[in-house]
Amino acid sequence: MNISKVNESTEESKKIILMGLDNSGKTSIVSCLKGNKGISAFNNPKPTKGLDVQNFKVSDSKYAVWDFGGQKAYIEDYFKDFSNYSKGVSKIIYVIDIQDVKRYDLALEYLKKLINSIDTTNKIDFSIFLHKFDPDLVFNRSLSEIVINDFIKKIKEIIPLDIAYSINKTTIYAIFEKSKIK
Ligand SMILES: Nc1nc2c(ncn2[C@@H]2O[C@H](COP(=O)(O)OP(=O)(O)OP(=O)(O)O)[C@@H](O)[C@H]2O)c(=O)[nH]1
Ligand SMILES: [Mg+2]
Repeated sequence: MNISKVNESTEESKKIILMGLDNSGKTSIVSCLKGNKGISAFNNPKPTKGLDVQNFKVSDSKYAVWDFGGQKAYIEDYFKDFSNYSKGVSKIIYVIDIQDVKRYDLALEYLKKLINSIDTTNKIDFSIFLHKFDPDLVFNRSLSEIVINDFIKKIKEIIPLDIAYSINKTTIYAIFEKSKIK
């Protein structure tokens, strides 16, 4: 994809970057933001192949959401030229599947790469979504409050003090809800 062309055409839009491992729920979140909640909740979206840019309008505001497919094959490429990808960005959201405990370490690795690539000279709004925090989420031995709190501690250790950020619990199985835990 020709990135500069996309940047040009979305100049007046608020640019939002969504990153995170494959299957973490990024494309489903985009569908919810676009207002397609019913469809996204009951239709399994296909894995996103590389970068997918969605331009849409909500009320009077225009958005350009850059959804970075999280499959391993694509991730390295994003960081080869991240300054170009992140040009003009207003918000970066890093999405983690809170139910995928086995891949917490992998999610932290990807987060580290992202943090190292963010240009902190420009103020950006950075959020971490602990996603799939469904209303009926059942805790068990592998997914407990202790496990999650320990994971949140590790996330905080990765993010340098000069980056302002928030960590939120999110789910598509509720009217879109974002509750701050920090
Ligand atoms: N339980 C639960 N499942 C969700 C939620 N959001 C998305 N999913 C499911 O998670 C799976 C992956 O969702 P996608 O939106 O395709 O994930 P993605 O991050 O875009 O994946 P890639 O495109 O491969 O990077 C789908 O089966 C969704 O239905 C959620 O809040 N709770
Ligand atoms: Mg996707």
